[in-house]
Formats: sequence, C-alpha cells, structure tokens
Amino acid sequence: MSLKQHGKARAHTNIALIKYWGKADESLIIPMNNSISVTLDKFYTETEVTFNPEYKQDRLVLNGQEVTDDEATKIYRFMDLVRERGNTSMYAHIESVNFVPTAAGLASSASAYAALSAACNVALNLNLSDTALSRLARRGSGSACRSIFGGFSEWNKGYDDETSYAHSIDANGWENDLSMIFVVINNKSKKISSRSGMSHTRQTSRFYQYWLDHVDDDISDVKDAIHNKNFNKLGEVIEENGLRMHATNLGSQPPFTYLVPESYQAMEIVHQCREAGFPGYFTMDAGPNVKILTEKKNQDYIINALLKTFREDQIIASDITQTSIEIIK
Ligand code: 2P0
Repeated sequence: MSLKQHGKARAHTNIALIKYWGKADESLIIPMNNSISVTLDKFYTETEVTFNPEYKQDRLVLNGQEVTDDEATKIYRFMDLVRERGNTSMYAHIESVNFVPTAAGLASSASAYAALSAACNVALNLNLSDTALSRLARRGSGSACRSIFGGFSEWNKGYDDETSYAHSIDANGWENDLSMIFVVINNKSKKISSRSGMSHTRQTSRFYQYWLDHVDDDISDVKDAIHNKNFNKLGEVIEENGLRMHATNLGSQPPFTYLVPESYQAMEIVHQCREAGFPGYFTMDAGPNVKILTEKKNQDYIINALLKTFREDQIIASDITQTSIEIIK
C-alpha cells in the first residue's frame, strides 16, 4: 500500500478593484482594510501536490523548472503551516503550472496560493470549507484569499486569523457583461514587491491615513454599484481607489512609484474612449501594467484605440469567471 497522498487543483487569479494595501499583522497577513476583486477567466494556476513519507524535503517545480529561490523558501514555510493543519510531518513535491497567455509578468501569487491550498486540502483530507480555505490561502499571500471565489470577491479584513477571509459578492450574473483588458507594459526598472511596497507605505506614507479614511466608503459604493449594476458608478469608484493607492506610494519616505510613462499613456487612452462614449475604467497594481474594466460591448472599441499606441501582443482581454476553486481528478 502506498502512503503517498495526492491532490490537484486549479485557481484563477484576481485583480483588486478596491485595493489591499498595508497589513495590520505582517505575520498572520491581516490587512488594514477590506478589498474587493474580480476573478479572471484567462489567468490561472494548476497545482499538484504529493506528500510522501519518503521525501526528505519539499520540492517545487514551476512550469517544468525546479525553483530554489526566495519564492520557494516562502512556499516551504507555508507548507509547514499546512503540515501543522494536517498533523503530518511528510514533505511534499509541488508541481505548479501558470496558465498566462503570451506576455510574461502576469503570474500571480493569488492563484498560486489559492491552488496550492486547495490541492493540500484534498491531499491531506483537511475537509476545509471555502471560508477555512480562504483563511489558509491568505497565510501564503493576502490576495490569494479572494481567489477561492469566482466573480466579485470581498476580503473582510477581520481582526485575527479566524476572522480574516474572503467571501463572494452576489452580482446576479452581471459578471457575464463585463471584461478586463490588460495592457502589458514592459518595464526595466527594479521591481518593488507588493509586500515590501505596502509595508514601506504603511509605515512611512504621509497619505496613508487618508487612504484608510476613505476606503470603507469606496467598499460600500462598489457594493451598491454591483447591486444596481451601475457600471459608471463602479468604474468611477475603482479608478479613484486605485489612483489613491498609488498616491500613498508617492507620499512615502522615500517616495516611489510603480507607474511608468506608458502607464499614463494607457490611462489617457481610457479617458479618450470615455469621452467618445465607450466607458472603461483603469486600475494598476504593484507594477506598471494597466488593467481596464469595461463592459463587453465596448471591449473591441477600447482595444482598437489601444492598438494605435501599443502592440497587439501587449493587449490581452479576459472575461470575469464565476468559477470558484476547482479540484482536478
Ligand atoms: C491587491 N496588490 O489587493 C493589492 C493591490 C497589488 C495592489 O499585489 O504580502 O501578493 O503576499 O499579502 O497579496 C497584493 O499583494 O501581498 C497585491 P502579500 P499580495 O491585490
């Protein structure tokens, strides 16, 4: 009889519409504020995990290549947490594949930790509910707790490990009318991870309190807009929230920014499309890429407008998926 235990799962990545930016507890990954995201159809991770009493250490293979860097160390620390939950000392071999179309740089820790958590849930028969799974994924990477759910997802900040997790927001099928366009901007400048960026900002930004003072209103405005299927209202709030997050970075000491001239070019095109009666609204994360939320009926117009400035391989459109985490047999 084999003592190996095995599980495989798929999780889609998510993009925050109301941003998670700053932690109240860095070790448990408890955020300073609630956040809301959409889960994307086109970008996902499939992860297979095998626990075996004969393994001498954890091992990570990503897209067919063995990984031994800091990212792997972070994952092995997460696996210690999983072993604690599963009451086992077995090491694991993890094989993960990121499904990200053509352009590089869009792989996400959100889909990675969501898929890994779900695969471990199966392998070790942890019987975790979606809420418990969301809490576990959060310990790997905060945004991962939102990737347990499809559609619109809200991460309730909570105040401790038990109370900090995501849930899905019922949008009554509105997701089917929406899509997100990615403008992939290659940037040579040195990358500041979201983890260190948000920590530096939380500790030093002159604008951080302002961010906290407004985010709850944004959350409730977004929920109202989803409830009423009011696209323009949703867009106005998310665009402002995203820019406010980037403003906190500029208020840090020393200041920094993730945005580059091409990011502003893409934002300007979005504005022009709006003026022409084809509304889309942008949001940016811990990098220069611009993501545009739009209604599907206006997607082609916006893509064509972007193609006057950007190459075809820099533009990727994705539907919003309503599919939650999936177990693969
Ligand atoms: C988010 N971003 O809500 C925010 C908004 C970017 C901007 O990348 O430290 O990888 O692992 O909890 O979840 C969130 O960064 O950070 C993030 P950790 P995470 O998606």
